Amino acid sequence: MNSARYEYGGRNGHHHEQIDFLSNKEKTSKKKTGVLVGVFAGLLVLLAVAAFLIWYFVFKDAASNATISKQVKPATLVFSGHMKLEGAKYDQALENTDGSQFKELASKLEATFAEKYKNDEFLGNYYTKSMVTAFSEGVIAYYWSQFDVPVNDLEIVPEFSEERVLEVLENGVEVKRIVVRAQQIQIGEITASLTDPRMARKPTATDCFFRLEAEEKPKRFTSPGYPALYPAGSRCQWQIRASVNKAITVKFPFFHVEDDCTDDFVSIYDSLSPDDSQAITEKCGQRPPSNPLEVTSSGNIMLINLITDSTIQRPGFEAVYKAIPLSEVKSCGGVLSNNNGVITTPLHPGFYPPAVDCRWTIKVPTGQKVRIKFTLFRMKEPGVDTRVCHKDYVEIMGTKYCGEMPSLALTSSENILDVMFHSDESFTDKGFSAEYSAYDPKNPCPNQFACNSGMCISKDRKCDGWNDCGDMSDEMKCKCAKDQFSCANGLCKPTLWVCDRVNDCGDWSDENECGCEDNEFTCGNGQCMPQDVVCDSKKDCEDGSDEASCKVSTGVCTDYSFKCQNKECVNKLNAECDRVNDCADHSDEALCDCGTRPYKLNRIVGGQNAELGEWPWQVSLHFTTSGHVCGASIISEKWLLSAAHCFVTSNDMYHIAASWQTYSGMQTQFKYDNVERRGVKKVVSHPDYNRMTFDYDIALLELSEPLQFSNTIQPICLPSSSHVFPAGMSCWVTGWGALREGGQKSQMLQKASVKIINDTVCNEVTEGQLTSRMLCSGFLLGGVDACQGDSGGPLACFEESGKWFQAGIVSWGEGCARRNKPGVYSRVTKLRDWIKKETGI
Ligand code: 4AZ
Repeated sequence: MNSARYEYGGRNGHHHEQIDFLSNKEKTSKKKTGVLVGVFAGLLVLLAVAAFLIWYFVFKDAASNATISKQVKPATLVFSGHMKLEGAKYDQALENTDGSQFKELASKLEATFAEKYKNDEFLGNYYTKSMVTAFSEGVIAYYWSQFDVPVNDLEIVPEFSEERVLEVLENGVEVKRIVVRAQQIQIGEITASLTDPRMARKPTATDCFFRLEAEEKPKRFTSPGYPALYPAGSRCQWQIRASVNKAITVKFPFFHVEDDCTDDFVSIYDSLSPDDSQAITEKCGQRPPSNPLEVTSSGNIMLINLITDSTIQRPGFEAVYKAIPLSEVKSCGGVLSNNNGVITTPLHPGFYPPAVDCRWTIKVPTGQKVRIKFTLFRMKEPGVDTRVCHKDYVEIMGTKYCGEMPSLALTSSENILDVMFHSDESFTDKGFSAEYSAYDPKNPCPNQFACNSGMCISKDRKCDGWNDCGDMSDEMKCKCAKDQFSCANGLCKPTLWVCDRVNDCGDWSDENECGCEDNEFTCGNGQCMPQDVVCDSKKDCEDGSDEASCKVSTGVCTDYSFKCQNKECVNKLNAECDRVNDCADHSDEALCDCGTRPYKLNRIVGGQNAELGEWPWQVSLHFTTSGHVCGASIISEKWLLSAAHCFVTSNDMYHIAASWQTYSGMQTQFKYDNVERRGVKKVVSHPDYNRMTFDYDIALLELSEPLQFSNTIQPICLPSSSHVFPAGMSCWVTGWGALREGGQKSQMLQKASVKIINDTVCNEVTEGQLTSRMLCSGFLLGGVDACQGDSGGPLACFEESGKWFQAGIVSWGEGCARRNKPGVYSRVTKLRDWIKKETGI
């Protein structure tokens, strides 16, 4: 963080140099014009008038449009939360925001906030205002604080953190007790969360701002305009209260908000502030009547927001709210002694409430065991690592489960099984529904197949190539079907996977004995072909390798020949930059200052964190104030290669070069030592990029200033269009993307070794979605893959020549690291000519 500020100082310094330079120039020109002024004055006036007229009628509109589209906006940051007021007595009059009691206490608190922020050397520079928006029993005050960061300071935005705001509010200047109406009040526990500024409303707001009282009798409210379309640009808020010892449930029998949550959404809080640490959920899209949204608070308050900014408008929602006894919300768990039954999270099928703990103890007769199968399991929360489950979870036999689990089934080790459920203060979900039953360990699955784990599955799911038991026990000792290959370890795998250079069996038996007969040619992807197909100027192997390794035969040019600058063709596998002059004009070895890493690396085996300088072509692309969004690779001092889908979105800001900052030489986000930051002068997305199919997912970024190459900043080699990356080749994908599907982005650059997958297999597993501009890389067994946030980054392959070549650009995939769903990359060789056309590289 410190270095970010130094960098900012450095930029200012540069700015001063420029001003000095301009004023010197001005002085010299003044001397000259002093002599010639009489002669040229008339001419100059004429020229100026003519230039003004031309500018006014021809360029003015174009110029002002250009400045508008390039404008970078100042940032507004809002933090919201609540605070406990120790020593204050609750009075219902505080709920009336027009009343003098509300106004008096609110303005005292707002003044205290202002004093604390203004005395802080960092926050004080940007502080604009604070508002107390409501009070509730406790006494809890709800507030938000606004900070405005001018365009020149935008890079400090990531330094604004909730911790920083809280530190100032908790420890800032010692504010004496506040005295209001003879009450001595002190601020106790405080929360602060970064909040979408669109949700910060004044307590006196009247437009689309509602205060509702929930009672046992259900009442209804709707979004503005419902059932007709809601207006664009709505900022609506519903504050719902109930009496003490009550909770509030809101059910949405109809819900249809625009699909893209960044523009239009409904967010619901277990608070009267739009405080993320107490968010119940945020939703957009359309919900079928069979799956209505139904949420419950943990106490007697709730806040609902509707934000609509998209040009697409929808009918919105209808909501039914009521008060229910708190005991109904908090009561769950117990001792269960039936031989079978169903347990669910509280208020199922609605969302479980925040802040509850339940414990079920399932007891079956001695000698029997308990089997539990979850038919629904959804505890998804933003920013949760599902290996740790530090927020909401189910705990069984010492293991915590969270996230979304399509098939969780467990068996007990004795006749008692404890199931614990915990939900914390923020984000709730549909929870779980689970069937449990007692079983006899001696005959666990009458008429079914018994997995080693004790679970039962239908007999016809045994030996179908899928791990239905979860422990592979249903796939062992199988007699394989006709279209299946029988692995040495007893597994059956589709024959299609044999000799694809991927270890599908797990013991390599599907990849052994893939050599060809003596009179056959082995293609790069393992296929066998008759010898006479080699160098017959026809592509016979799927990967073209039969035409790639021929002797230089001038005049024979195929798609798989390297084309020299002088139009000569070289029929040699991957002839470029291999340190051998194959072209008479040596053009195959020109422009080969790429693909090397200057640093000697101590490779940590098994580690996934990248080392400093290990991937010197990797770039982090930051979008306005959102931080890292996509990856890119350096291909020259001035050009980066990335994915079109990072720029071509429904939000126009992503198309605009000025919205982006590029960071080269970076290893850890927000650490700027030896990092080169560059703006973007031009974004060139492929004109044929298809947002539906992700075909032609490639973009070029021209930098505002050239990069200075260093030990940690280097370009990667671009393969010629004839370069072959054969199936089975190990390459590396790198990025700061999510560490797992739905997870958080990584702070440290990550690397993963992945294998190029045969195109036929890839097309099969992607259900025919592969085009010739795509390639697959990863593992069909899953487990290693690129993920969200890695997009645009390189798939780098090391060639025997000692150089790294970029085979792919991270593009898409169904989820991340799923079985049979490898990562899909843009195929650089197929897009090579377009890169050349746009950049000259
Ligand atoms: C993404 O959303 C994304 N597993 C990138 C790569 C993959 C999946 C998603 C490949 O940017």
